[in-house]
Amino acid sequence: MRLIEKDDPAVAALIQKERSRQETTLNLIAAENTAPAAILDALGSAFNNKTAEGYPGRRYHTGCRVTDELEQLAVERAKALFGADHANVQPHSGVNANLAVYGAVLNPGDRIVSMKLSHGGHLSHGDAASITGRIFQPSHYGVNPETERLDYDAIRDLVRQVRPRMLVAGASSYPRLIDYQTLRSIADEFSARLLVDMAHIAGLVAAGAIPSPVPHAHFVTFTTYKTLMGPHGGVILCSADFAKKIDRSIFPGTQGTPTLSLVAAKAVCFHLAATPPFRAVQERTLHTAALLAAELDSRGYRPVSGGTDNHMVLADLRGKGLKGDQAEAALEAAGILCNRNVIPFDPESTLVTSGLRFGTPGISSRGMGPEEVKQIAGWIDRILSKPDDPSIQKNVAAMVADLCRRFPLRDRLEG
Ligand code: DSN
Repeated sequence: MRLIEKDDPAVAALIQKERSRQETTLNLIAAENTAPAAILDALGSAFNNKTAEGYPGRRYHTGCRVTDELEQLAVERAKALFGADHANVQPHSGVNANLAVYGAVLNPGDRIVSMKLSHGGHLSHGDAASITGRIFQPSHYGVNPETERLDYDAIRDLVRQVRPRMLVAGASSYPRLIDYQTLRSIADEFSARLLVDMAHIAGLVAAGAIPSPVPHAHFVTFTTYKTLMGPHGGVILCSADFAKKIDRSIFPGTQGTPTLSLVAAKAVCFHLAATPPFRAVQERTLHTAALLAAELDSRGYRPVSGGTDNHMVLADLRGKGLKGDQAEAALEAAGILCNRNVIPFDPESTLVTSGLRFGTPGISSRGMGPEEVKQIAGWIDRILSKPDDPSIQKNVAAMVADLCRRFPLRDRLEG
């Protein structure tokens, strides 16, 4: 018996219930994945008990020799994986990572230019609801209404007009590749710094499945739990000339002690992400997402921008007369998990929405491929054709349960 079952049966039971929920449902949430068991082992390790403000060799606590070895290992692995000069592996989250980058080079009141949340950007890129929108003066670019893709001429015009100190790129619901080289040239032309938040796509980038922002951006931030299949935490990469400023902006600037068990899990994550099975999972994620976009399209669920270049599909439901909240609930009733999402120029609110965001990392890491994606797209269509019919949901739920039994969650990476 695990000790938690003895010492706290209530939480032990909830952990078991959650594991079983994950095992028996189809996870198409673009921001999620299943971390290998080695990551969970590191998260629950003795490193939880260590406090270590500062950096390797420069700590404000004693007893840090092993901790220093660990953090150095995590840093070296992150640098090697992404080809970066410098890595800070201490951010507790992606938002913390972004805050620290802003803190390193901006002052309160400085202008930033970033992608608007309603077109796919992120709260922490200066949205009004985030503290980042209160500290800085944000201006936002969006996608072109015709192509639903970034319009680099429009971004250049906005940067020329606003003259921000920082240009921010990266998105939570943008299914296309981003031209980092052009963004860097725009930033250079107007003496701005370029921050790329690659949280969603970090696993695809690590695998070399899509282009990397690292050679182009002054700063790259990401979370480790999405496509990267690691723990919930953040990382900052930057060129050598910003290393000191970034480190000081994390500690003492915006954080206290790092969570060392999280740093251990990040180190495992970077190690696993450099292996052939990880690359195979990322390649499969790309292929399954492209196929899901095509399958949904052929059934009348228009993929925003016409398709996808990454792990996600943003489906426009208006052609079917559906709203995102209604569609999300109907699919969840059958064990198919995705999330309602605004589409660019959405007439609906963020609570209702006209879109659904799907991602294929979760099904690809449990080994599902083209045959399963075609089946799943068919089930989505059956449910959404009659979203108020519980008998269809029940019927599909049984097939979902069977598919999940055939593709159990994997404790280890497999190609
Ligand atoms: N950024 C949020 C998302 O994309 O769903 C959470 O990671």
